Amino acid sequence: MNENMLAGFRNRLEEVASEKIYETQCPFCSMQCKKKVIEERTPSRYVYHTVGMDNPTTHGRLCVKGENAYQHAFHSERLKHPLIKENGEFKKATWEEALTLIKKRTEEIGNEFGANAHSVYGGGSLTNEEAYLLGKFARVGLGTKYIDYNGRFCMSAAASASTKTFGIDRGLTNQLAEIEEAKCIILAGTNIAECQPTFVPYFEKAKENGSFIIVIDPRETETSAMADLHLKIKPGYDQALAKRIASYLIKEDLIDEEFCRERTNGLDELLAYLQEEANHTSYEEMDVTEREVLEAAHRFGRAQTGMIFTARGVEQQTDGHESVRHFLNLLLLTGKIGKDGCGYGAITGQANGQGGREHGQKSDQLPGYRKIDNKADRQYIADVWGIRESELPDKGVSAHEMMPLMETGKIRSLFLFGSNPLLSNPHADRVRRGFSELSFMVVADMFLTESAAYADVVLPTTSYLEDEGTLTNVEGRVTLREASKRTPGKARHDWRILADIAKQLGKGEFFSFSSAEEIFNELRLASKGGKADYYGITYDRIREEHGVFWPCRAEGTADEKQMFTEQFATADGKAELFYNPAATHEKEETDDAYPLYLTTGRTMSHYLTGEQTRRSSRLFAREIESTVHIHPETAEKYELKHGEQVILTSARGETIVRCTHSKKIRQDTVFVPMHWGGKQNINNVVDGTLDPDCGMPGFKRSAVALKPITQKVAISAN
Ligand SMILES: Nc1nc2c(c(=O)[nH]1)N[C@H]1C(S)=C(S)[C@@H](COP(=O)(O)OP(=O)(O)OC[C@H]3O[C@@H](n4cnc5c(=O)[nH]c(N)nc54)[C@H](O)[C@@H]3O)O[C@H]1N2
Ligand SMILES: Nc1nc2c(c(=O)[nH]1)N[C@H]1C(S)=C(S)[C@@H](COP(=O)(O)OP(=O)(O)OC[C@H]3O[C@@H](n4cnc5c(=O)[nH]c(N)nc54)[C@H](O)[C@@H]3O)O[C@H]1N2
Ligand code: SF4
Ligand SMILES: [Mo]
Repeated sequence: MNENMLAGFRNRLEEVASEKIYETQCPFCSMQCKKKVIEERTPSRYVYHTVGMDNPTTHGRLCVKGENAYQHAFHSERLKHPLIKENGEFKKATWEEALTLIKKRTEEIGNEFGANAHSVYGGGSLTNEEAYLLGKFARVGLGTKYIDYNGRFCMSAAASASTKTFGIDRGLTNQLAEIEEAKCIILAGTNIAECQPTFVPYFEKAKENGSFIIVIDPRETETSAMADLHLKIKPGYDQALAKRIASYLIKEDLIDEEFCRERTNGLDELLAYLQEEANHTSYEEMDVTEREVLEAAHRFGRAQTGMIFTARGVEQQTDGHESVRHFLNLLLLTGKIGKDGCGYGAITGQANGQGGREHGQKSDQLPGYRKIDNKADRQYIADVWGIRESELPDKGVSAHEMMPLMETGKIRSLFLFGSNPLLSNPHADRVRRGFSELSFMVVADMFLTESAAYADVVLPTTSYLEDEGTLTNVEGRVTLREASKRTPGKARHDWRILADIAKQLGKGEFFSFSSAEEIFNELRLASKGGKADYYGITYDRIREEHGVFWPCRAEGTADEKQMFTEQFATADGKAELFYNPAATHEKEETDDAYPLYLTTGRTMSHYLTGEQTRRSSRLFAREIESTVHIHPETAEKYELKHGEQVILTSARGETIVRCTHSKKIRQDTVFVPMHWGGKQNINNVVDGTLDPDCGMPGFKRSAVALKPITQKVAISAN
């Protein structure tokens, strides 16, 4: 062996000796793909590889975001110590200093204005344990009724619709494996190919088995490329379309009346309602043809098995709740639920969008989907928490409704964990005004975000490589993310931060946990007997069974993979068909000043407000700024050149984006992604009207105008 060979051999030995493997789950979407991040230490630097790991949901698949998610976790901008703002500038602080300040200001505000002057805002990236603890922190630690979370903007319409129709809200009523048995599939307002890419093979398999796929979307997408029928609907007309399909099912005798009579309530009322032509929107208005609607009804009605999936295209509307309910009518009318290859899926968005909406981050909710205004539910949780029922606060308001309360001084402090509201709320200016008026704001994040810039104290939290806990995936399967990496600098887990603050406030006894598993065991008890019952789920069981579906009521019982085989979760066991005599939910309409519809959403390479993916050099390189997708003929009309910057305005404000001509979008509609901040924040222009049934904003339809800009504007990496 010569010198060189020896050196090479030694180097390799060194490399192998210093390899570290972190087994984890992707921090981004609800697929929760399992993966290993392999860290190799070479003599000169660290090298990382990501490898997908087998699991029952995604079978080792990863998308480009999952492959590169380690980059933000190792990014130099990760917060490694607390920050305190002094004279408008953040200064490095110790935990003791930060916690002492939090105690002082929280007590001052509480003493002067009462406990309800505090507010808490959470997110669907938090683990179940942390989401649970955040709810407990608001109610027991601070004693405030004001807590809500970013899931309001995500799952609230589908969640409230499922709860009303089926009596329970688990995103998918079946496990994904059943999709291949569905002979007709409706994908309404979902772009799975870009948003849950590792989900796609299930539909490909269904297609191989002869399934007919119907996509409803105003744009041609990678998802609509799978479709046998694409209804390129005008934004906001899903409810009208679903009603039209329902009335064809009835006219063509394609309904399963026996199923409806046995297992649902409200058939006669719905039939009478749909018969009235006055309740229908014209085909011209929806901009789909009668032939297309008829074909959709025939295909779905005649298929032996079928499933419907909705996502934000249908749900993020000011009538999102009602629109979803009309799609659920289609399933019930045709009896396509509670049996193999039949069912509904509200495609959950965030990593823990499902679990995050079950255990008490919502203003009207206690753990296990218990209701905060139900006396028995309150008593049960008060007993688990060791407080008096009367000490539990009442119901607060939804996420965006907190903003005006901040502006008017009703809410004076905010604890923000795991969200970036300045970019993700509609009508961003309202958020700016609200945050500016706060007397005290604490943010826990991995990065100094645009929202965190308003904070008085910023606390460094841990990432998915460091923080252990359970997350409930798109299927309703509770998974365990076992994190093994050491925390960077002085960062602490969210659950520990909450416990530390509670201790300062004299509430330490209620938060004396030493591990995520201990919190989970309390969550199990708190959820016991509730709709989202996790009592039968333990860390060991999740390890052994590779995830456990809820509801799971006892350790010995099987979990529920397919729901509603015998009955629904309503009081009388029947599902509720829905009709709305007066559809009055206002949607923003175009006019001379704002002649185009704006719809917003996602692109493949970035995730939500981009705080994480913009810090991944590989993902950032794929898309370095925001763009508006516009039909070339529309662009010509407004003199908007491909590749140039344009100004997009609405009654709320303006934003600057680069113009991309695309024939894939309707001529009356433009599309802009939500991943960018600063001057490119699309929520500067989006309307803030909320769905009165669930608090969901109409992210998918605003009225806007576009014009070229004569002077080039520097867009920062935001
Ligand atoms: N790459 C990527 N993946 C993600 C995310 C991400 O940020 N980036 N976020 C995750 C999260 S939190 C979520 S909630 C999900 C969201 O997942 P999706 O809901 O699938 O994503 P969106 O792009 O918001 O919207 C879906 C589609 O709705 C269409 N649409 C717009 N208006 C209408 C309408 O009026 N009617 C109908 N029928 N369709 C309409 C859009 O053209 C778009 O193709 O994705 C998750 N996955
Ligand atoms: N116009 C428009 N707006 C939208 C949408 C749309 O389609 N159009 N979609 C809406 C939807 S569906 C969603 S889900 C929201 C999402 O909106 P946000 O909640 O604002 O989105 P994120 O970018 O996920 O923000 C999460 C923040 O939490 C941090 N974070 C990540 N993990 C953790 C953790 O474990 N602990 C803590 N403390 N922090 C963490 C990240 O660094 C990031 O700064 O946006 C909504 N806004
Ligand atoms: S973003 Fe979603 S689909 Fe992609 S790897 Fe992560 S969890 Fe899987
Ligand atoms: Mo979402």
